[in-house]
Amino acid sequence: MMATQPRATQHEGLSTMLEPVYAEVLRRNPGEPEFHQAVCEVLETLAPVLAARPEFIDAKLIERICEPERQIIFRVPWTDDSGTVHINRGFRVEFNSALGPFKGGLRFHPSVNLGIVKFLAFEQTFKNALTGMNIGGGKGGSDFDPKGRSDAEIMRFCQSFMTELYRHLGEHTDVPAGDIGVSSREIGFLFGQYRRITNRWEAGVLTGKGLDWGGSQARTQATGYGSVLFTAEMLKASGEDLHGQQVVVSGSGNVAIYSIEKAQQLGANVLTCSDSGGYVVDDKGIDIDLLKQVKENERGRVSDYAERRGSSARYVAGGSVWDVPCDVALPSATQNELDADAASTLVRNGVKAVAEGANMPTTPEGVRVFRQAGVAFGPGKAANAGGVATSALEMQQNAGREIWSFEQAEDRLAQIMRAIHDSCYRTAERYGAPGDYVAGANIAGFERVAEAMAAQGLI
Ligand code: NDP
Ligand code: 2IT
Repeated sequence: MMATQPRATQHEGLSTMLEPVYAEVLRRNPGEPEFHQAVCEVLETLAPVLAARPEFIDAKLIERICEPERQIIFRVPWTDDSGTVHINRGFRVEFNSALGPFKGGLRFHPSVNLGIVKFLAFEQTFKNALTGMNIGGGKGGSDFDPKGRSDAEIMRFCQSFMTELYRHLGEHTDVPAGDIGVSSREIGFLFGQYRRITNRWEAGVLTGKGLDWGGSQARTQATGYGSVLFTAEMLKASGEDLHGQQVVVSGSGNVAIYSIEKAQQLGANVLTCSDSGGYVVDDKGIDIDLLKQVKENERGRVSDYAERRGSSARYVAGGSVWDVPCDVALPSATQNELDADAASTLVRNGVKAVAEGANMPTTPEGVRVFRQAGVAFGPGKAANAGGVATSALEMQQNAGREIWSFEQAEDRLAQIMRAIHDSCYRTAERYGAPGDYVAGANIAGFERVAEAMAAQGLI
C-alpha cells in the first residue's frame, strides 16, 4: 500500500472572503502541499461561523490561526554502529498555544519535511481543542529512517535529537509524544537524555512514557481504541453498532493494532492490516496476538504475519487494501492513503462508516466521494483524538503525582470520545450541516481556539 502523492489542492468550496487568506498561505508556504491541503480543508468549512461571528474577521483570527507561533529546524548528527557519521534534520512546529502548552507527537520517517510537520501541527491544534482539555497544537520529527537500525543506533539518534530539542520543551511549554516511527522505546531514550541534560525528572515533558516511570495506563491503546469508539458512536447515531460488521484496517502500527483489538472486542470481524509493502486479508479475522508478536515484539512485516498464520491469510504485495469489501473502513497508516478511486470502490462495495485513525489519510477528493454518498465519515482530528486526550490525562496524572488504573484511564477515554462525537454532531446540526462530521469537527475546534485567542489579545 503506497501513499498517494499529494496534488495541488482544489478549493472550489472556499468562500470569496477566504480566498485571499488561502492565497497568502500558498504564497508564504511554497512547496508544502500537505499543509495547503490541511488548511484548505478547514477553511472550506468555516464560512458559516465567520458569518455568525464577524469580530473574528476583524481580529484576523483566520490569518493568525494559519501562521505557526514558532518553527524550529535543527541539525541532528549521529553515528551508526560502524562509526559512519549521518546528518538528519529535526523539526518542531509550535503552532498554537492559546489553549495550553504545545502538544503533539514526533514522527521519524524519511518522508518528514517542514510542510508535513506543519500540516500535522495545524491539524493537532483543532484536534486538541476538540478534546476539551488544555493542550495547544504542535508536532515534530525528523527525516531519520528507523527501519533496520539497531537499538544502539536508535538511542544515539534520540540522544542527539533531544540534545537540541530539550531547550524548547517543558511541561508548561511544549510536550511531545510519539507518532509514526516513535513508540515507547524512542520516548524512553528521549526522556533519558532530557533528564540527563536538565538534571530534572520532569515527567510532564513527554507523554507515552513507560508505565513504571510516569506513563499512563491505556496510552498505548488510546488512539486505536478511541477511533473505534468514535466509529461506534457514528454507527449508533444511525441506529447500528459494530457487532458483526466487516472491518478493513490499513496500517499495522500502533494505531492499527489497537483499532483491530477494540473492533474485535466490540464484535466486529477485522479482515485486513497493511504496511508500505502490501496488505494481508485474513478470512478468519486478524489474529491480534500473532500480529502483536510480529509487529511489536519482532518488528517484522505483515508478510511475516501471513506466512505464519496459515491458510486463512493471504498477502497481497502492493495493491490497495480498499479493494476488500467491508462495512467499515479505518485508514490508520498515513496521509493521503485513500484517494477518490479507493473511496468510490469502498462506496460501491457498500461501506457505511469510515473513521480516520491516521492524520489526513483521505484525500479531499476521497472525502467528497464519501460525503456525496452519505457515508458516515469521521475526520482524523475527531476520530483519532483519543491518543492525545490520553496524553493529556498522562500530564494530569504526572502533575498530581497520581497513578490511575487501566479501567480509570479507559473510562475517561470512552467519555472523551463520546463528548467529541457529540460536540461534532451538534455543531454540524447547529450550522445547518447535519451528519457532516468534517464541518462539525472543524467548526467546534476552531471556535474553541478562536475564542481563546480573541480573549488573550493580539499575540
Ligand atoms: P506506526 O509507526 O506505529 O505505524 C505506521 C504504519 O503506517 C505502519 O504500518 C507503516 O508501514 C505505515 N506507513 C507509514 N508511512 C507510510 C507511507 N508513507 N506509506 C505507506 N504506509 C506507511 O505509527 P502510528 O500507528 O502511531 O501512526 C499511524 C497514523 O496515525 C499516522 O498518520 C499518525 O500521525 C496517526 N496518529 C497516531 C497517533 C498515536 O498516538 N500514535 C495519534 C493520532 C494519530 P511501514 O512499516 O511499511 O512503514
Ligand atoms: O497525531 C497525534 O495526535 C499524535 N501523534 C499523538 C500526540 C500526543 O501528544 O499524544
